[in-house]
Amino acid sequence: MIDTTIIEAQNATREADLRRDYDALGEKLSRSGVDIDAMKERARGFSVAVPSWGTGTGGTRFARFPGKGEPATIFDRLDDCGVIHRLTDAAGSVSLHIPWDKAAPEDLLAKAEEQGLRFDAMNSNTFQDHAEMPLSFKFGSLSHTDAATRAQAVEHNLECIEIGTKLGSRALTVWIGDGANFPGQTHMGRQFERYLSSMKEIYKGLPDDWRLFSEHKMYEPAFYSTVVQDWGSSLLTAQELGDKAKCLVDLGHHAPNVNIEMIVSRLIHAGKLGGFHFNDSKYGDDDLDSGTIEPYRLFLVWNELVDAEGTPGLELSHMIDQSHNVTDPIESLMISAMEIQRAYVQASLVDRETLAGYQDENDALMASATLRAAFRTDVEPILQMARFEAGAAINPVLTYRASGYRARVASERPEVSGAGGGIV
Ligand SMILES: [Mn+2]
Repeated sequence: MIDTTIIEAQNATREADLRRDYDALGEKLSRSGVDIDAMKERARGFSVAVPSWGTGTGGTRFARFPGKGEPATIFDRLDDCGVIHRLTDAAGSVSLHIPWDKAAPEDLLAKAEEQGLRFDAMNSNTFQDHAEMPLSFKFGSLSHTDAATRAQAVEHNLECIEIGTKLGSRALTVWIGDGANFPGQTHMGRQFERYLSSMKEIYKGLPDDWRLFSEHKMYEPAFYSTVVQDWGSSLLTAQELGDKAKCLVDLGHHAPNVNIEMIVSRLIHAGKLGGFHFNDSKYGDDDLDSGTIEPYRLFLVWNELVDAEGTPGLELSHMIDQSHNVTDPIESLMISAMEIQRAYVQASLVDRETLAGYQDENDALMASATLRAAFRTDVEPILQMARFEAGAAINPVLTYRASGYRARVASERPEVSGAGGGIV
């Protein structure tokens, strides 16, 4: 998809500068006892899952403005994911969305293998109606008042598990749009009970080596209350279901100014953190590119995760969940994967022994400064060298533009209509 000679030619124009920058940073870090090569290896070991749906142009509920060369099928989407991974070496897996990505499992596996990709968590969809399902989810799915509608939603989730087992996936993420737009519309207690009993049915169908993620979201599409509104409801769910049930934190699904890193810490404490949907936001669930609005918050989340490394039972699925409305989705996803990787490496630079000492001494100023010292470190040469040594691009976006990939697929893929809104 991206010719190796293009990557090599592009890297050749940047290699000398990279080596100088890397050596200079290595010398600087060594003064603090940090081995830059060890940091580079951490960067190389990093991978985040790309959402298949993120490769198409998203939209708001007002409109969608598709670009040229939009992926038309899941196989196009996997091609685009392959490009993202080829150039960044930081996005080796894909999170599928059923039924949008339905296809013969053997064909999906063949395409993934061709692109060097694996399948991460499966995502079910009961927040819209589907042609093959007779009952409507307009008034809810897993928590619907009608038992047959709940059963249809459970059945769909079980099908997602079944498809996933054929693809090597080991997790199902459940997010529902269920809730209420008006006070009094639903009985919040009974609605939650119905949700829990549906989730128990799904949990029963979970293979032993799978995990079930419950994803909370404060509002939208239900604007007064949602069934799994916050991390408390998500934790209650995971605790009631059992060991294989974990909480998934989508960074955009909180009230403004909520301390997400503290939620992360609490879920780690409870043994219930399962994974992330990374994105960034200014006001609500904006689904903007990771690290573009509040990079310090992203760093602070990673600070908790690096701090918790080695915690027994802590196994995390890292996924991106964004909507790209005004950019080329491939470029946004590459930038996002690299920004998440950057926060991870920066958090790896935190001098934890020194930090713990300041915390014990109640030296608030120096404790805070210790964190910020890591955040302020420009780790770009580490990320670039990790990519370069992996045969990926020192500068993925400029290499992608030089490759002409988008223009090429635009000539092969059908033009897509922008009619209709739809948050994707
Ligand atoms: Mn999400």
